[in-house]
Amino acid sequence: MNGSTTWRLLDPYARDVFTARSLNADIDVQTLQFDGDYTLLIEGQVGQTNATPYRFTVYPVPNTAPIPIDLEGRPGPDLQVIDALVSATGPLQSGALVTVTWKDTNTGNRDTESSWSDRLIVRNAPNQIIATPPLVPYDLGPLAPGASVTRTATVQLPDGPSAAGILSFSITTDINNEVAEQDELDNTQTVTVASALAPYPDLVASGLTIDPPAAWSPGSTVTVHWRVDNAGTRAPGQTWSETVQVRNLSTSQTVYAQTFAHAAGSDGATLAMVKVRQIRPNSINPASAARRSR
Ligand SMILES: [Ca+2]
Ligand SMILES: [Ca+2]
Repeated sequence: MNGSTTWRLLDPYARDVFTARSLNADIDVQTLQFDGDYTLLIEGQVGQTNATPYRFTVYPVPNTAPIPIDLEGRPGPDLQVIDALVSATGPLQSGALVTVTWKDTNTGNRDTESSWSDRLIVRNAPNQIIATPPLVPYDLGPLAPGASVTRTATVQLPDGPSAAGILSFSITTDINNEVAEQDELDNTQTVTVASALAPYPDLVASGLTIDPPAAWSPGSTVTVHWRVDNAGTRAPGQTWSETVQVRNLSTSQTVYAQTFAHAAGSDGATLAMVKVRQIRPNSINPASAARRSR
């Protein structure tokens, strides 16, 4: 075949179906508009005198109804989270151990082919993350279209006000995108629950007085009085410590520091105690400071 040879096709009215192209170039599928005789022209250059054989293969293309290609509906699994539920053994409140259950369902049209993991994130109303328990893995084999599997996570809410109020529990399946899905953007479900502030003690120190109030000299024994109240809604129920620290503001030196343990006892919600400590602020070893309570 000579590369300078061209071909073109004329319709029954001698008009180009496609214009002259090199025979080396393919012509894409053409729809013939009219009934009648079409003419295929093979045209060489004027100076080309040698005989050149050509061969064509004709493939009939029957008319068939068009087949739509739905790119959105390509075959594949599609994981989604459904039926998320938050519960606690006792009151749902700060510090509680909370159980979260949900289902991973395959809404696609193919089995899943690999394992995956789900992630739970707990946020409070200001959108602060307050808990992120470990990922929940799924490795129980292919999940068929229409099938679902129940997942569970337990999470310890933090103590205090950060875990009180409206909390959101967001579960995202296939968090590491190990499963190729029809839709990767529908993998999260979020549920909100109201969480109460649990009862807590609230220790408050007040009434600090020193006796004698002034005119100390190195080696003096002074008596420190203070008061501890529980302004909270629950008894402490455990020991705690209180620290007395005396600083010389002229030298910025700490001249006395001692921590006193307070044993748990019959302290109730109305706890009110007066503390008395005798200290010697010039002690070289704070641990040897004389102290006595009454
Ligand atoms: Ca999905
Ligand atoms: Ca995925």
